[in-house]
Amino acid sequence: MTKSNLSLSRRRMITSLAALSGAAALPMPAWATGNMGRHGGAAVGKGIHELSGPKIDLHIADGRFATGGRSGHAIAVNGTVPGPLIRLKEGEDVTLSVHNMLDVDSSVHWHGLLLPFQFDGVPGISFPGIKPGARFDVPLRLRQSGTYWWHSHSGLQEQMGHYGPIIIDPAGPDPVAYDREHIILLSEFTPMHPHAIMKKLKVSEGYFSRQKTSASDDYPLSAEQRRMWGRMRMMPTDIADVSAPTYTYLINGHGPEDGLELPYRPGERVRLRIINGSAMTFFNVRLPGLPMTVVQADGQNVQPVAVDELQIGVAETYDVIVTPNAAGAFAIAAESMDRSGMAQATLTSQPGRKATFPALRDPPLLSMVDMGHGGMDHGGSGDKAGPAMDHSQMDHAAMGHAMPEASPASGHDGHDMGAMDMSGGMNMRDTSLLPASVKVGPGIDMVSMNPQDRTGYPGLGLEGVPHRTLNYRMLKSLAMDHHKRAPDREMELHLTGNMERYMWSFDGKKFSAVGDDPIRFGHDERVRVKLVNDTMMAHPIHLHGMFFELVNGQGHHQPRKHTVIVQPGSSATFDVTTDEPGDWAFHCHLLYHMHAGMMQTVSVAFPEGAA
Ligand SMILES: [Cu+2]
Repeated sequence: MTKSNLSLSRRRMITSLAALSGAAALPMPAWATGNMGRHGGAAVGKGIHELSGPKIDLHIADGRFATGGRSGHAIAVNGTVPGPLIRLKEGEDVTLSVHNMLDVDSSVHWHGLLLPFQFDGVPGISFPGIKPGARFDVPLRLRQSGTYWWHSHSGLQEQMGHYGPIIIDPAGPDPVAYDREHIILLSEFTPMHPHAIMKKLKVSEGYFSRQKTSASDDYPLSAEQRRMWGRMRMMPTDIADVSAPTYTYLINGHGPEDGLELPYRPGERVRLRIINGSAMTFFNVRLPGLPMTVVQADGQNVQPVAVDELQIGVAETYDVIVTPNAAGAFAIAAESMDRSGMAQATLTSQPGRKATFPALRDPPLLSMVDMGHGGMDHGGSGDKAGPAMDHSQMDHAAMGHAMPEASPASGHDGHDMGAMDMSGGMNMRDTSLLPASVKVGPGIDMVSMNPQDRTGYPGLGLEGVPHRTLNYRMLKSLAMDHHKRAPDREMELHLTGNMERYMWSFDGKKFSAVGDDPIRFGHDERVRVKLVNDTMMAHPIHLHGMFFELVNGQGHHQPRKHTVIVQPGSSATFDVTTDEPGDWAFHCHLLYHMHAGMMQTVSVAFPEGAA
């Protein structure tokens, strides 16, 4: 884009783009104009076919998706769910043309791509959206390589199948050596309409949970612990808002019953590009019997690290290398974090040869550290969060009330009680702990008393497994950080919520529109952002338009990421150089959390003289 374009005010820019997107549609392929077109359309195919070249056309249309005896309305792109793989090369120019064949507005966000903000595809923030029947062109010069993805940023369309992968091959030699690659795009399908899901979530928290504790279950909880959780009106099994059986978990659009097979030859180094394109599900990914070497995170190369299992948050990507030396069949098992279901595919040396899949493991339980009481029972680092609570002396009253019986001396040997204000008892909602920037109100039902940095935590349920797991502190960028400088300033942002009312926000303020009160950055500032999670859920927080470097103790090799999981009751910190001017979305990538308002606009100033 030219200098003169940049000098347009944002308002004028959006106006001119609106005119552009209203332009008449070009001739379309038959499948895009035929029976795919409107509601109730034809059966959609399953991904993933590849598109490349200087001009890429995406046609968004209604269709019907089916897997394992379930079927329902879907949104397909170029006739499939997921939509096509967009395969590009660093340094090249491409025009991505998006054709909206739906009878409602749509959009495509290019997740992880560096581009001028007005092409980022977020209605209401970076552009007005694409009207029914309209086309929107995105001209790009690719300034990066790696594994990324694209998806709708309109309403809840992403849940219905509007997503697909992006691979950008490096201009020079790839530092990752491999003989074959497969995309592992994880997602969910449900015949239930996403608006119906949203409504049910609003009506009763826990509606979808089939894992509520009861007196007769066999979770390892004492009667005392059950009473405590009960008094707080929380459930230690509250892991996911929506789980199986609402969802069928998919790999490349294939449910477990579809028996997806991905081939290999013995001895090949197979690169798996794992993308979590789901709406609401964290997955624990493993191939039993086959170690994985992680080589890339969020499209950015990292120093190789060998693990046996990794947790991938919504919107994250990991590239791993596996090297099956003998003929056989390996399970690619992506178990949902709440262990209610599994996405499955077989890596096989022989067509028709199926792997045996591991059984679902017992659901994990939340602990005190997930409630923000990090220093109390886990010695500070929070790395070794135990599976259940050990606080027989504690007597939480109903949530938001104090716990007068607790005393520093009783039952907490060796634990750091200094961080707690015991004189006032333990308060689940001590809003005096919050900075003034946080709006206190019904949107906040919990305040983390002592949030710990838990970048060393492998993710819920993986702390006790008998093999190697990944955590953020193990990620070291392959290259030295070339523009590493000390932060000019620091800011703290709180992830807030009211589980029961399904309210989710940043700093207690539900996002409604641009201009509300954006987070403002100067041009080329270096900012340290600390995210504090005042809720009992892990939130995958995604920044558009810029990579940040996760503060994980790796100095000049802090990994660059676009999405960071902030663990329940914990904190995570990143540094960002704000060198991409414009308005960018910044939000929780759990779709229904974003929809409920856990989102903000980040407004980066244009360089002096350009605006
Ligand atoms: Cu969230």
